[in-house]
Amino acid sequence: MDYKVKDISLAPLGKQKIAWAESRMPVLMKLREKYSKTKPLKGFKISGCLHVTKETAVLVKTLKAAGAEVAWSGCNPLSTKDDVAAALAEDGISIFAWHGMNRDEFYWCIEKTLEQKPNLTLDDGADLIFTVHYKHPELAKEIIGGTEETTTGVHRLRAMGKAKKLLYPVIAVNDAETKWDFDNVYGTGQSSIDGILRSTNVMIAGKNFVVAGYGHCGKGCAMRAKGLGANVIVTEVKPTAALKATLEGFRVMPMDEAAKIGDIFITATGMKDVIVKRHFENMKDGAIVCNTGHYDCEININDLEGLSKNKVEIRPNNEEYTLEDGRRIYLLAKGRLVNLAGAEGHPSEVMDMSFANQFMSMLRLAREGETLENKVYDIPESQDQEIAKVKLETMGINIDELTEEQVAYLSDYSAGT
Ligand code: ARJ
Repeated sequence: MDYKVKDISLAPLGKQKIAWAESRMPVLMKLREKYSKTKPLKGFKISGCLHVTKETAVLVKTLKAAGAEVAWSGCNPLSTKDDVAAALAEDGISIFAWHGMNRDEFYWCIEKTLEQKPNLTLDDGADLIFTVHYKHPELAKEIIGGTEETTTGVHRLRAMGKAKKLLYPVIAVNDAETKWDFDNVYGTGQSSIDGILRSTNVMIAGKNFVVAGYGHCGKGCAMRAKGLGANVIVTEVKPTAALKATLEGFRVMPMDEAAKIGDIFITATGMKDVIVKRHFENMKDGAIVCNTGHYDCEININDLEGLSKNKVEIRPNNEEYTLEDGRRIYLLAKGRLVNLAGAEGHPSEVMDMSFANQFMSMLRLAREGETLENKVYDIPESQDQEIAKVKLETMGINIDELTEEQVAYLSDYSAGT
């Protein structure tokens, strides 16, 4: 077992945080209890590349309890929680992750997790699976399949699948209803606001809060900012999304207009260059800019640097850029995921469902991966319903059941008025 973390002596703190997360992740813990007895992942080597948080640690420990050998790296240079990484290292996980790593170190860590020659890969953002495909295609022979956690990664992998470039099957965990309809909406909504508050402590009420992108993540941010009393403005490129935002009561306008009036900007688009030079040039003094999309390309930081005569970190995860004319713009978390770099990511309760999907998908690949084609698979509807059912049970919520007559009515095409 090999590892590289910032400081192994942080392990006790990390263990406490993981124990707290475990107490909030009942679905995953039930799976751990069940499969630690039968160990269906025994003999499988899993390499994972996903934000090293207390929630991820609960997933990693569950994979290990089910018999897998696990090697792990973080999927973002600023999202690793060093105490959690230390706790996992002490727990026998080959983990290579620390907060604040540079790009070369990031890829070095991924390479280290591939040294074990994995049978399964687990991604968030597809950097690990791309490293296999572009740098070590020979490793794909031993790999039965992989999973992908996030929208951006799934987009890229679907494109690769269509081009027949995938070397093994991938399950799109993001596209499970119990993932995108909860994690992306309520998780992103709460944790992004949390990241903004921890790095600024500004009042949200009364602010012009600009959300770029009204997909699931943007919708969550807009909803929660509204709840705190902000005047929410949405920018979009997709007509149906813009229409949904409008009917939800948000003002919709192009970024060129929003740039002039926004107090707080958050990008949630998965697209590059959403906020660029001409937008910064028009912003108010004191504007706060951040991103919650997977990659740090949504805000063009080079443009901001080019316009600025001075930059200072005035609080953790908050850099004050002073432009030539004296206006100040505040960039949070260096344009990286503000919820994970500036706070703790989504709450455990919602990651419980996302990671139950990850775990079940790993079991499926171990069981039937050899029979799958080299393309992107969705998770089965039955898995969504099962996870939602167990989640409801753990929340003490009961629901109704259809009677036999009602089930028959569902498929009765002769019934009319
Ligand atoms: C681990 C997290 C957390 C958290 O599921 C979310 C997603 O799709 C990601 C995009 O990179 C981030 C991921 N995520 C959010 N919160 N992963 N632990 N606490």
